[in-house]
Amino acid sequence: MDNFNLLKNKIKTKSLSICIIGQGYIGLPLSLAFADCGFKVLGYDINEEKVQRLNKGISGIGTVSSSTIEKCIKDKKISFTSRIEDTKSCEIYIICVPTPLGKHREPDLRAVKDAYQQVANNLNKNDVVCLESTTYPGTTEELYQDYIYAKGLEAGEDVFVIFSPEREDPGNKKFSTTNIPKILGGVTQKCKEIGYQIYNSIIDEVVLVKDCRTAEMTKLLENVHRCVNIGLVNELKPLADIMDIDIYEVIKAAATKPFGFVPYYPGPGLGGHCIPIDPFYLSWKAKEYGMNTRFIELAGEINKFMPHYVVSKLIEVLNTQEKALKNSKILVVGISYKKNIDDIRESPAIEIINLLSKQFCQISVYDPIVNYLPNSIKKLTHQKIKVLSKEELKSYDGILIITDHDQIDYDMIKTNSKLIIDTRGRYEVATNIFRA
Ligand code: SAJ
Repeated sequence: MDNFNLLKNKIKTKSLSICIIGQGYIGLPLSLAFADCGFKVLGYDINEEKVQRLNKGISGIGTVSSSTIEKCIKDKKISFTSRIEDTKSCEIYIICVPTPLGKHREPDLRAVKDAYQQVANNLNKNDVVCLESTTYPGTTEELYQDYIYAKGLEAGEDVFVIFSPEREDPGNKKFSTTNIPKILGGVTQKCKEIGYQIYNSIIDEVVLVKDCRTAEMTKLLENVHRCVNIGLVNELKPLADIMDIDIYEVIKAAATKPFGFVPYYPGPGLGGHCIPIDPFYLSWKAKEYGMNTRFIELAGEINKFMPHYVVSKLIEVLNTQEKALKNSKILVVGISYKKNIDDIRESPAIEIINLLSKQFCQISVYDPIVNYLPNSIKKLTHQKIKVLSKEELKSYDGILIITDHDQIDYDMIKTNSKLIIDTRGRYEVATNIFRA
C-alpha cells in the first residue's frame, strides 16, 4: 500500500496522534472533539500554568466543562504539554493560535509563524499540517513555501498542508465544534482529501473549496459580513435616537420580513478576538493589490466610535439633570465582549471604563459571569460588586447596561435606578431610561 493510502487508512482507524497547538477557545474544544472520537491527542500550549491546570482537568474556559477534560484524561485519550519536544511523535498538527493586529493595525502572525516553525522542525514524511487561525488569503501558501517546501518536503507527496478556518460561536448552546460545517482547502488535491478525512471523523459536514486562499477568504467574508452589518446598525442608532425612533423596534419589525433581511443589533462597540480584528487582515492585504476596502475601514471607524457615543450620551443626560459626570457614581453592568460568556478580550466595556476614568467619576462594575478583572481595569474602578441590591442601585447617579447577560435582574435595576443608559435594547425608553 503506498504512503498516501497508508495514511488514509491510519486516519480511518484513528491510529494517528494529533497535536493541537494552542489550547484556547478554539484549540481546546477541538482537542476534546478529536479525543472523544478516538484519536490520541496531545494539546500543546506555550502557557505552562494553563497546561498544568488542563492536566489536572481544570478548564479555565467558560464554554468547556472540566468534567469533559477529566474524562478524556482518565480514558488516556488526551494529555497536555508546554514542551514542544513532546510533540515530535505526533503525525497530525493543527494550529489554533491567535492572529491579532499589531500597533499599526497590521497582521501579527508571530504566533502562527512560531508554531509553523516548531512543527516544521518536527515534521516527518506523511505528516499533516493544518492552520485554523483566521488570516489573509495567501498565508498558508507563504508558510508552506517558507517553512516546509524550503526543507525539501513537497505538499501532497511528502507531507499534507491544509487550511481549515475555525468557526466557533462562544456561548452558543445550539452549535458546537462537531455540528458547525467546516470549510477546508489544501495546497494540493491530495492535501484536501487527507484534510477531509481527518475532519470528517469529528464534523458532520466538511465543505471542500478550491484551495487554501479560497478557504482563507471564506472565513474573512464571514467576519467582514458581521463587522460591516453591525457597523451599519451602529451608524443608524444615533440617527434613530435624534429622530426619536426606537432603533430596536425598527430592527424587530424589519426582521419580520421572511427573506432578504438579516437582523443585527447596535451595541456599545465591537468586542471579541475576531470581528473587530479579522476584517483588517483583508484590508491590509488588499493594499498590496492597490485596492481599498472602504466598507471595512468605515465599519471599523463606526464600531470604534461607539464607546465614545455611549459616554457622550451619559454626559448629555446627566446635564439635563444638572449633574456633571465628574464625581458622579457610575455602575457599568456587564463587561465581557458579548452576553453570557466570561471573555473580556477587546470588550467595548474596557474602552468605556477607560473613557469614564478620564472624566473623574467613580466607576463600579457588576458582571455575574466575569469573575476576574485585569489590573488595568481594577486600578480604574472603585469596586466590582458581587450582588445587586436596591440600596446599592439607588446609590448610583447613572447605570450603563453594556453587556446584557441573560441572568441579570433587569426589573430590579429598572425599579431602583435614577438613570439607565441602555446600549443593548433591554428596556423600552422611559423617563429614566435612555438609549446609547
Ligand atoms: N455584536 C453586536 N451586534 C450584533 C452581533 C454582535 O454589537 O448584532 C457584537 C457583540 O456584542 C460582540 C461582537 O459584536 O462584541 C462579536 O460578536 P459575535 O457574535 O460575532 O461573536 P464572536 O466574535 O464570539 O464570534 C464570532 C462568531 N459569531 C457568530 O457567528 C454569531 C463567528 O462570526 C465566528 O465563528 C467567530 O466570531 C470567529 O471565531 O471568527
